[in-house]
Amino acid sequence: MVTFNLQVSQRETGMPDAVLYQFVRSHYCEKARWTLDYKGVKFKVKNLVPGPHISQVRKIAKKTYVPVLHHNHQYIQGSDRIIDYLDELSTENSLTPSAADEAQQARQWEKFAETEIGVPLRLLLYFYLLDEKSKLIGFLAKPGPWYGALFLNLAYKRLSKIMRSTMQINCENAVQAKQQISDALEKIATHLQTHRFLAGDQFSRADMAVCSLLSPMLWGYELQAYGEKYFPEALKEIQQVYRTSPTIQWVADCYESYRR
Ligand SMILES: N[C@@H](CCC(=O)N[C@@H](CS)C(=O)NCC(=O)O)C(=O)O
Repeated sequence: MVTFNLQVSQRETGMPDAVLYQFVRSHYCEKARWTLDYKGVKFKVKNLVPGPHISQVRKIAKKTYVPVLHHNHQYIQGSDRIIDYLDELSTENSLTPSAADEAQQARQWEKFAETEIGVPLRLLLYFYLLDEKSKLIGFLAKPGPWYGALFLNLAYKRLSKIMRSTMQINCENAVQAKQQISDALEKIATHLQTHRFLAGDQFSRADMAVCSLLSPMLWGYELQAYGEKYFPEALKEIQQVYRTSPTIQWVADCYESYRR
């Protein structure tokens, strides 16, 4: 079992220290953490709480989402841009294939991972989790700043309304999200029948994007996820539906082999 340390990386390198602004259980932030570990960048995390994060992130970046990396006096927002930035900084353990056509394929898979896995999986998770107030609060705020649970307790009604509306969470979209994820897993499995990796013949940003955005499927199984007590019962049901897919087995293999 790979130990899934949500908090801190232990990697040491000659590169200057970095800080990753994150939501602790966001799969996009897992993509950024994996990138930093893979590139050998030592970093600290700053865990943010949804809601108060808006004013904090606006001070350092254009949009309000995380992950945001602070490195060398710069702020880089978004997991894809963090990969671009670190690959430009150092060609060691490059995640972007050097051949132009493979780099393009990798970026296409990365985009596919975001729209066909990252977004629907998040929608599905919150579709269930928003109804479980105490688990939701732990899931979003622990570990995190002292005021996280306090804030979320007070803001629960308003925040869940905002989350439902911004992510368009409703029954119809939850059904559609399940289908989208199934289709994506099938498409990837078909590709993997004849290829070891998604783009080119090496592990790349394409594989890392798909694997990290599917990482919640491994929580409590191959990945010893921190804070399982905050996971909704429904997560287990979602996992049961998809875990038999060969794509998930491949994700587990990639974690075993490439999650440095
Ligand atoms: N394309 C971005 C997506 C990141 C994203 O959607 N982050 C979510 C958390 S899963 C977020 O920060 N949402 C809050 C907001 O947008 O204010 C990436 O790859 O990093």
